Amino acid sequence: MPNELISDVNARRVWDSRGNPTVEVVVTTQSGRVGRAIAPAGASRGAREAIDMRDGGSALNGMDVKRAVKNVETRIAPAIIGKNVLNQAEVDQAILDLDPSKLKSELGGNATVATSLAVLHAAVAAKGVPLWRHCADLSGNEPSLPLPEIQIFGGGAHAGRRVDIQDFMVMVPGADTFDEVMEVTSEVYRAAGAIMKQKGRLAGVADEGGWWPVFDHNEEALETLVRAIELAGEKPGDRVVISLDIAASEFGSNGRYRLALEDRELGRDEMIALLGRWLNDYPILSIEDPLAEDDPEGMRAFTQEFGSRVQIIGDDYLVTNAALLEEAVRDGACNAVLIKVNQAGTVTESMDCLAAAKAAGYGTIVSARSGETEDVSISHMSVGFGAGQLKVGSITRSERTAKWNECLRIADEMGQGAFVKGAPLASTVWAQKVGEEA
Ligand code: 2PG
Ligand code: MG
Repeated sequence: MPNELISDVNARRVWDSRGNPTVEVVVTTQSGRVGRAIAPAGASRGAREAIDMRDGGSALNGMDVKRAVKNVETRIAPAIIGKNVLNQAEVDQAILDLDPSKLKSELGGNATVATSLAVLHAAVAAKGVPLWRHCADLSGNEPSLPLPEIQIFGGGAHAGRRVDIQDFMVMVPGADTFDEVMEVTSEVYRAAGAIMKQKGRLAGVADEGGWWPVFDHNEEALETLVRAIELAGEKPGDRVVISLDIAASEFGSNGRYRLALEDRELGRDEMIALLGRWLNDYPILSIEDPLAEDDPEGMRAFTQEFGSRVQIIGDDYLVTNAALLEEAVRDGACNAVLIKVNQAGTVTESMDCLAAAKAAGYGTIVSARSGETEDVSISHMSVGFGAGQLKVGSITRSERTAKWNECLRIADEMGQGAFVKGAPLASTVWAQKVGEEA
């Protein structure tokens, strides 16, 4: 494949699902192949993730990205023009060499991630294969269709902190196909909306399209979710299970956790006890960031107590960083990691974290951000990386359904057999559940 060298790198300002500006990059090769990608944006961000460059000031609430766009065109472009798009690692390294700051604060994580992803797309155009296939080639993993985690109620930073807990989601590990997951989840989502309407508490949707959480206490969301699963004709914990993102760094620090909705503050041990009771009382098979990013002691204790029966995902806690992942493995903290390309800032660094997680036997979940666009790169990554799981938000709003619908197209390309029932949770959790029932 000759002449797959980068000839042009252009950037523009586009808009995300919260109406905020974000960065789009277009990479063109000498033979005229084009790759294009857009940076997503988080709201509940880890302290150690790559920092988006925002312009500050009063316009657009300080969120403008003109400096990041300029950085792509004046600083990144000269460093990567002439490089081969098929060599993702080399291009990403050239970007990293430009920004010695640990968190990409000089170029902006939004500038680096959009460029890195655009290079990935240009390589796909050059190879003439689907993106998921290229991701499998790059990572050396067997492609597979992911098990979705889909939001029913949104909370925390995605819903004006109306409740403290951020994501109340369902997974359908008992489904035979990706299509079946979507159908079952749609029924649960609809049922949850019907319950809220009947209670006079339907108040629109949160940032990721989950129902806006008008509840009097956090656990009421769990109770309602169980009722919704039942109303959808399912037995909770059978084919459908619950997944939570506590996003505890948003309301906890220094081992103290403040549940504003309930006007109480919990110590580390009380927080662990509360979550432990939820794990006993509800069919929860996955829990993300149960303790805060500055609470390794809590995360270790939680993993020790519950890690053999529930998936414990580090998001803010691990920020898609291979070194932090390896430290967590040594520490016995978490047993799974969220993979968000813009937390790392480049495709290569995200793949490094994924590889470290797989080597340690940790679960891997490719994830969207709460601020998203029509970009569907992560659907292909979850497949090509053989990640096993994909988290995108709810089953509504086009920036979310774009990702799920892309997976359905890939399912048709790959054949439904590429979805392996329950497999992503097989490490211990799903196997144990099925074992208990047998
Ligand atoms: C998370 C994500 C997605 P944000 O915490 O997992 O739900 O949220 O993009 O705001 O960090
Ligand atoms: Mg999270």
